[in-house]
Amino acid sequence: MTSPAQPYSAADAVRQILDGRPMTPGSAFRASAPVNIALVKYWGKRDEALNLPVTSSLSVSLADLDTETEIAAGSCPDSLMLDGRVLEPGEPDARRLSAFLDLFRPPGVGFRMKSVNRVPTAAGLASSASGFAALIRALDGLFGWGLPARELSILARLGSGSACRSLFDGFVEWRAGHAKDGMDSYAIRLPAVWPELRIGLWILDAARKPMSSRDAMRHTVQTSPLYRAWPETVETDLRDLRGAIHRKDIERLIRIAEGNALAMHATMAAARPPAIYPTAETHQALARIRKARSDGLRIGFTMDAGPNIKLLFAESDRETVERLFGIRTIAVGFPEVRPAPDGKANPS
Ligand code: 2P0
Repeated sequence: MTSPAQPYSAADAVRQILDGRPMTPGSAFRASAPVNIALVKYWGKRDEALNLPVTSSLSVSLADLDTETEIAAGSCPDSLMLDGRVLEPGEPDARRLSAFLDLFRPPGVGFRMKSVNRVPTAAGLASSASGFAALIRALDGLFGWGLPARELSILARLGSGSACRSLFDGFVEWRAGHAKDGMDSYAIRLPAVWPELRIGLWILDAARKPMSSRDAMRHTVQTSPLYRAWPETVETDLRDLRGAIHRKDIERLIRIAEGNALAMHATMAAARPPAIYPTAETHQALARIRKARSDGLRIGFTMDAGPNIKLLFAESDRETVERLFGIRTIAVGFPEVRPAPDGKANPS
């Protein structure tokens, strides 16, 4: 039993979910998971040990952009390879991955992990979300747990909050939940299919960011006077966005996604000291988007904890957008939709 003096830990959550499941690993297993982009953002935790969010969030999973991870078990120490580079045991990514693997590690077992981000070169999208989602799928296969997606979503969240959304395709909502143990905080796939929706990756700076989103999130919650307004903003945006998705209303989706991203950045800008990711290039790019919109193009954007921009538009405007901004277009990943040879997505 967990006493009030001992908060519920990630290890407790793992025990609860894996209760009675096999804990003898097979030799190796490979799995993948998509990158996701939030349209209503996850920004702030109510529990840092379990990555429990203050609010729900809503994302789209991308087609063609994913992480593929192979995991093998043995008796050597962990060996972790990311995009062809072996991680040094002390470096932050290695510590974070090994700590996650510890949650599932039988005594004396070491893991050999090879993970590849299948994203366009310099996309600035190498993602802990798809990474932890692919890893938990690979572990599920390695141990033969056969867990449902909801449980995998909870376990992926323990590695990185937004990873719980990368277990699903299409539109995905991460329900914040209320329970202290986080068993009601997982993602679900929304039934909507919107094959014409497009995301454009506008990479302005592919360098690693100076402050992790994890640190920026904590700093914002602790010091930003504007954070108080954030939960209410998200509640309204989520309700409106569900309606916009249901009606396939691109202009409304754009308005909500932009407003939500800018509100998140406003909470960061008001932190003490401020956490500011957009650069001069970002602001110039946003001005170009506004200009294109005032000229009649149905285009908008979202931004995460970095200087890069994700454009939002419809397939019917793809050629204009690619010509104007020189960006690469990515489809949203709906498994029921098969891209045609001309790049247009057709329902299958
Ligand atoms: C999101 N971001 O909803 C938001 C918007 C960045 C900006 O989720 O500490 O890597 O591992 O739970 O998931 C990035 O934060 O943070 C993120 P942790 P995570 O996509």
